[in-house]
Amino acid sequence: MKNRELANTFYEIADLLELENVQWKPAAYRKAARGIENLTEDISDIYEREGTEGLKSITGIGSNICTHIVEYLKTGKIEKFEKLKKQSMSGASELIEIEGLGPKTIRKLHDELDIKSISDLRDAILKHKIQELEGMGEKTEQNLLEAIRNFEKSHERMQIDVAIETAEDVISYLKEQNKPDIINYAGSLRRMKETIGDIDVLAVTDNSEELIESFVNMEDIERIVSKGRTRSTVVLKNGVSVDIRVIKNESYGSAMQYFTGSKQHNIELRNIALEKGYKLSEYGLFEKESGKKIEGRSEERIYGTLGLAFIPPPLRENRSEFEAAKYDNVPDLIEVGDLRGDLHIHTDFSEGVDSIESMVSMAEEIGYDYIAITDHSRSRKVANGLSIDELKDQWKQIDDLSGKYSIKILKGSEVDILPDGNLDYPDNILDKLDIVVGAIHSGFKYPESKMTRRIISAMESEHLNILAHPSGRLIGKREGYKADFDSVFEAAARNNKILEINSQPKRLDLNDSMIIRAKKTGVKFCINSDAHGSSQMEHVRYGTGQAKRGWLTADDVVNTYTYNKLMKTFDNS
Ligand code: DGT
Ligand code: CA
Ligand code: CA
Repeated sequence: MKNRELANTFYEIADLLELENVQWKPAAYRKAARGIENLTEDISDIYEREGTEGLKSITGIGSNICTHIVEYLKTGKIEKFEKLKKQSMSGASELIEIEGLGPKTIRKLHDELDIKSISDLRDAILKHKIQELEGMGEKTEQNLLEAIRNFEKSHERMQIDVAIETAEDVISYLKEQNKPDIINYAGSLRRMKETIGDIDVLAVTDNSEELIESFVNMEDIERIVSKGRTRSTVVLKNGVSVDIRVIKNESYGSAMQYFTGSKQHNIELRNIALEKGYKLSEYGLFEKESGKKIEGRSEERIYGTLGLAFIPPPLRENRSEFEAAKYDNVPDLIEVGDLRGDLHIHTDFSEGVDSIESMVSMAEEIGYDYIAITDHSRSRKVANGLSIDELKDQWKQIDDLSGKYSIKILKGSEVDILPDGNLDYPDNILDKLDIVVGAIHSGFKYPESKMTRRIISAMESEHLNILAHPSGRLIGKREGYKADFDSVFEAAARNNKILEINSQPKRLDLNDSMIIRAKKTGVKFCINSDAHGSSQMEHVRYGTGQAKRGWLTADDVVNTYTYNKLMKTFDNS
C-alpha cells in the first residue's frame, strides 16, 4: 500500500516546514496525511480509476498536494520533499521524532550546542549541557533521555496494525503466486501482542523452492537476509522483517504450536510433555521411549494428548493458562464479531476527518446496533473541542440522522477530566448527553496521589460512564501517567463505571496486563475504536486482541450487549 508511505512523507514535510517557520502549511500537510491514512483503498487505485479528480475528493487534498501525490505515484518521490530535507538543518528530521522536541527547541539545540542527531543529543544530556540553556533544566534533561529511550524501543518493534497489514499482504501475494495448501502467520502476531518484533509465516506446499523464490522476489524488499530451500528471511522497505518456513503437512500442528510461542509457554508445554513421557518439538509429539510419532498434524490434538484443553494463542504467555487448560476452565474469549456498537467516535466536528453521517453509515455497514458520537470537549482546543453551541448543533444533526438510519445514534462526548477532577461541561449539558466518555489529556506529570484522586473523583461523578484510555500511555512515545491503578479500578467497580480498551494501535489502553488486574475487581470493559475516520472503525480488532490477552469474555465487555441492556448498565452507573 502506497497510502502509509505517502501519509508518512506528508507528516515529515509538515514537521520540516514547521521547523522552517512556515505558518499554515504544516496543518494542511497533516490534514492530507490523515485523509490518506483513512482511505479504505489504495490511493494508486483511486488515481488509476478517477485521475486527479478522484484524488481531490479525498479529505484534505487540494490541487497543490494533489500534484505531489501524482508525482509520487509516477516517480516514487516528491522533489519538494527531497529539497526540504537537504535544505533543512541536518538531523532535524530525526530529532523531530523525539517526544517533547518541537521545531523551536530543535533550532535552539542546533544553534547553541550544534546538536544534529539523536546521538549528539544524548551526549549533550549526559554532559549536562542542556540544563545550561535558557528555559531548560535538569528535569528537561531527564525527560529527553526518557524520550530517546522510548523512541529507540519503539523502533525495535512495530505497531500491530503495520504487522497485520504487512503479513496479510505477504500472505495474499503468496497465495496468488503459488497456491500453497496452507499459509498462515504464527509468532507474536498470532498471539496479538501489542507490538511485534518480526513476522513469522508458515506454509505447507509441495513446491517449497518456488514459494521461497516468490517470497524473495516480492515487491518492496529492502534486503534478503537468508534464503534456503525451505526457509528464508527478508527485510522489507518499511523496515519489517519477515521469516517464512515451509513445513510438512504432517508437522503443521506442531510447527504452528512451536512458532506461535511464546517461548515461555513453549518451555512449560515441553516440560508437561516430558512429565507425561513424551518429547515435543516443532516436528511433532513423540513417545520418549520408542521415539514413535504420536501427533503433529493438529495443534488441538497436541494439547489434547497432553491432557489440556486447547489454549487460544492470545493466552499463551505462561501466565495461568496451563492451570485453566488442565481443569477445562479456559474462558470462551470475546471475538470481534460479538461487538454490537462503538462508543468512542470522532467526526469532523473536532479532529476527525469524516462527517457524522459517514461514521454512522459505516457503523451500519459493519452491522452495529448502536454508535456514540464523542467529539472532544471545549477545553481541548488543540483538537478543536466543541463549544456548547457547537455541541448543540451536533445534536440537531444527530436527531436528523436518527430519522434516516435504523441504527441508534448516541449523543456523546469525550469530555476532558479537568485538573481538579471535574468534567469539562456544566451539569445541565452533561445531563443531556446520552453517554459521557471521560479522559485525561493534560497534566500528565502529576504526582501519583494527586492523579489518583483526580481520576477517582471523576469516577464519582454521576455523569461519567466510561473512562477512556485509562493509563494514558502512547506506545514507544509516552509512559502512562503515574496513578494507583488498583485503587482506580476498584473505584470504577464500586461506582459502576466502565473501563475503555482503546483500540488505536499506538494506544492499546488498557493493555493486557492492566485488563487482567482490573478484571479482578469485577469491573466491566468497553472496546472502542476511537476512530478519527471511518476506515479506523475496524481498529477494534486490535482492542479485541488485547481483551483476549486479558482473558475477557463477551459478558465482560458492555458493547457486546443489546442496546436495551447497555442502557440499563448505564442507568445505574
Ligand atoms: P517477536 O517477534 O519478538 O514479537 O516475538 P515472537 O514470539 O514472534 O518471537 P520470535 O519471532 O523470536 O519466534 C517465534 C516463536 O518461535 C516464539 O514465539 C517461540 C518460538 N521460539 C523461538 N525461539 C525459541 C526458543 O529458544 N525456545 C522455544 N521453546 N521456542 C522458541
Ligand atoms: Ca516474531
Ligand atoms: Ca521470527
